[in-house]
Amino acid sequence: MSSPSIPKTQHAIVFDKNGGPLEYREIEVPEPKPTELLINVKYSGVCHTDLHAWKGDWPLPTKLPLVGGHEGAGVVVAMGENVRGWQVGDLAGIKWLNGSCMSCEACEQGHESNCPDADLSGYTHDGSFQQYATADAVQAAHIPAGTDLAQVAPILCAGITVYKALKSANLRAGNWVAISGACGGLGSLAIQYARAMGYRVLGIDGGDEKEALFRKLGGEVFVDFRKSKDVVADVVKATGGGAHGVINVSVSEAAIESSTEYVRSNGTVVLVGLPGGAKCKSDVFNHVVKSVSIVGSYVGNRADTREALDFFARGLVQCPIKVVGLSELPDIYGKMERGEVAGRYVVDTSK
Ligand code: 8ID
Ligand code: ZN
Ligand code: ZN
Repeated sequence: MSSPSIPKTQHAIVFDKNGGPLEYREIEVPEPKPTELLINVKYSGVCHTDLHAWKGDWPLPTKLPLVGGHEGAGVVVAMGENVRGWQVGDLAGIKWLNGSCMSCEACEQGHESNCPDADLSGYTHDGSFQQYATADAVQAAHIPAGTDLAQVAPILCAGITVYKALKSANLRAGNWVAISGACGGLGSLAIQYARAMGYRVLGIDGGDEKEALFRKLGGEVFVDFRKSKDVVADVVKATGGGAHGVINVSVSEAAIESSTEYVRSNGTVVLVGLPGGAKCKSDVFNHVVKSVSIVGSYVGNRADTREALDFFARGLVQCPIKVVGLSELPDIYGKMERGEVAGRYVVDTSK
């Protein structure tokens, strides 16, 4: 099933080698496999993971040449013959987890992101920095009709990820959650999901623009890691003994290490940010005597996706976005590298 208006070629940002030029090119529109949707991507969020993928920061190789992007929001324009549950014209989201095998132990138990055969948008599968992208019909996110596609885009990775990470912290209403890297893309949504889930929010990030954003989004206590003489002491004091949970969404090994010190006894440190080559160092004496848990959290499954989108649809979370043309992606990567992005950049694939 397909609509006649699909062009043969389209615009995309492509790189041929990790760290090489990011070229705004005309490429062919891909054909959906029997199990895939073809989505006309209108907007895509720009996640720090896209920057890691371009630079080749991680031990897992990317496909090359690669079209990055995994927060794509658009309209279904065609689909393979085996697709069920979708119609041409539906709104659909492209997530980091493009598809998984659905038959291994991880998939069977709903841990699809941990599937050893996971296919990743903007990493092993050309992603949303193009006007037409393919997505596995089982994993693609269902976006309600009438949704603002620019606003919803960051929910498709950042929103799902921080919502799942907050669940992984096992908190109760009224508990303190510290968000380290609070005013980047993931952090600015984590503040709002945490509030909606009934937690008290302490944010750690750097600079006056980030502090102003933190307050605007309803955070309670801000610690500026560039101004503070002792981040650990400041967090312990403000929370009356340490944060019950920590969501690490900075791209800093040192920040991750300090979170193991300011977490409260019996609290949970959640690792989300993925600085290349980093180790999480935790002092064993402190770890044991305070009976701390350190857990990793990796995007979310289909249920987390539906739930994260539901918070958005009810108006409880709204990512602070700046919309620019897709061709400006290299400038966004520069700003992101320097820690200058407050909230999320979203690219309009038509420009
Ligand atoms: O499923 C996952 N685990 C997942 C999903 C999506 C993204 C993991 N990630 C990873 C990304 O790959 C990246 O490593 O989460 C990390 C954050 O992604 P992002 O939110 O898209 O990045 P950003 O917008 O650049 O925000 C990072 C923030 O961290 C702050 C920066 O100022 C920025 O606001 N930050 C840094 I860098 N160092 C800090 C420090 N020492 C710090 N904040 C506090 N203390
Ligand atoms: Zn992402
Ligand atoms: Zn699997």
